[in-house]
Amino acid sequence: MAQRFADDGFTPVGRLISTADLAQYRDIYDRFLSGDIESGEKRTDLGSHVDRKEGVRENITQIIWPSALYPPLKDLPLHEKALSAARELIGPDAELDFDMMIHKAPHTAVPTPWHQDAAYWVDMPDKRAVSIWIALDDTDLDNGCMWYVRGSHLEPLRPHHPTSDGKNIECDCSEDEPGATPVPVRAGEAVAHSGSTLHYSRGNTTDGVRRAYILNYRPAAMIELERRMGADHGLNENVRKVRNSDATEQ
Ligand SMILES: O=C(O)CCC(=O)C(=O)O
Repeated sequence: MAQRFADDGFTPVGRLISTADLAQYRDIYDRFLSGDIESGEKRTDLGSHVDRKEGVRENITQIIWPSALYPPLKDLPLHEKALSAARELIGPDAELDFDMMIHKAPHTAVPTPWHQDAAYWVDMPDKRAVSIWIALDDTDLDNGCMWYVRGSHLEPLRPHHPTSDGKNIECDCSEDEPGATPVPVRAGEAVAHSGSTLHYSRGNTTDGVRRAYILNYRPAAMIELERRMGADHGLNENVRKVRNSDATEQ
């Protein structure tokens, strides 16, 4: 798994939530979506660059820092398993940097823009970072499984620009890009990508929900450095723009 991650920039991780535990994770997730667990300004629309259809609250619901909003999440079995996968992939000094939920409601049909996560982040001297993307529903092409560009993490970051509404960022890429690969995973399974791997997902055109929970890891010393620089992935600050100088447009 570690070799594949190093070579390709992404790798399937296998099952991280047992079938028996899925119901509990889905229940917590749905309490966030219904507002029973409040998320306030930590809830945004990652697809807000597309006009919302009547009755649609968000095209793509993004809730950052669910574990800070609802700390019991951290004590459920997933976190320990994901941490050991992260350490296998980027090294024993990996710690949880931040987490988020990204949900695509039925028939919202809005793709997640192509991007590299590192473009959102302040530049780090040690660039090791891994996102573990855990599916709470079976995913496929039609409901928005993840796509990655194999080997893109080995090249310089692409220039990114704000999405048309200025709320998020994106870069030029498409499914025709050499190496672009869809990675469908089953509910409870995960796929990992590095901070500089190009990725996106299609919109959800099915009758079902597509719930993903994402845990992001980097070396403990880099998390400390980020925090000293005032960067906490939206815990207290709220910045969704290009921050990495390597990803700015010339
Ligand atoms: O779930 C998605 O559609 C996008 C996920 C993503 O961009 C990420 O995990 O960095």
